[in-house]
Amino acid sequence: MLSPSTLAAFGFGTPGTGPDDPRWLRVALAPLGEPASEVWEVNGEVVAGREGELRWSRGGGWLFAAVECHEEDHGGTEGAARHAYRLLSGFVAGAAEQHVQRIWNYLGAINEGKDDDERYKHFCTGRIGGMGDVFAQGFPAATAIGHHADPGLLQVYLLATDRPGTRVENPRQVSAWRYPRQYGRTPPSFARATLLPAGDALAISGTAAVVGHASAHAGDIEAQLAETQRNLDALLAAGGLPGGFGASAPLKAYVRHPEHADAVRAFAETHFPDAPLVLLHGDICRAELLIEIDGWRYRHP
Ligand code: 3EB
Repeated sequence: MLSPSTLAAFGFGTPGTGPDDPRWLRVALAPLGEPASEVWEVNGEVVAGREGELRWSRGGGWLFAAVECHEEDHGGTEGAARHAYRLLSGFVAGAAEQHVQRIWNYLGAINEGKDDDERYKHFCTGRIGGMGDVFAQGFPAATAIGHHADPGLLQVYLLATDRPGTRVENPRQVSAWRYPRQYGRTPPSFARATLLPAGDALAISGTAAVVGHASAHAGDIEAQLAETQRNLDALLAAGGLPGGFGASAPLKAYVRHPEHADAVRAFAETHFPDAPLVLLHGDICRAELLIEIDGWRYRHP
């Protein structure tokens, strides 16, 4: 049972089926370690519903919306992404909460296919095709990760607000939508972070060892972790938040190879021991990247 003030709740490898509630989403990523869950609480009464493949909840100026669909029903990766984003952008366009701050994308076999035919690149093309006017004001912060469940399953969920937030880019990185042609026909459409409307929290996109537009330290988990941390620190500075990731910075680490879980845990223990951290088995959208970290940084504990 979810509480009346819960906007959304997520299970990562949690046992059982979970509550039959539109606010509950079982995420198709396996935890590396204990089952984990995430709960979004808001000030205010939450109402929720379903419209076909889309479910939503809203309360206190916040909106959660999620779509799960299958590539087989939409002619492949690109069609499924376009479909999911059309449903979401169409729904948000008619909502009071029209400012999409944060979005998560989980698809199967993300690195399958060569060059322009890599599935992630087809996803990027479908995503921009379905984004519509809602996203014209600026892209949300995002995560796009490969899961190891049913390869045709696409999960997309978002957090939107009734007031605009502020997009934050990373001065160490080329903005994703300006990536050069070598990364695909359609550059990825996301911001590096968004500062929520009240200015009290930074929503941090999936952050990896990308410097400029290039992947750094191919094959080296330790060096990629250190580079990722430099990017995370740079984002905090760019967003005007105090430095460091402590108890008020819940993070998720997406780990390509489960055998790197210990190295990731050890790094976190050394560099941000107080940050609540969930490790998930997921593929990063560039095959040479081994680790990606996303999460939240609240201004005050
Ligand atoms: C990068 O920096 C790594 O396509 O939505 C990170 C976060 C990445 C979000 C997305 C991709 C996305 O380019 C990949």
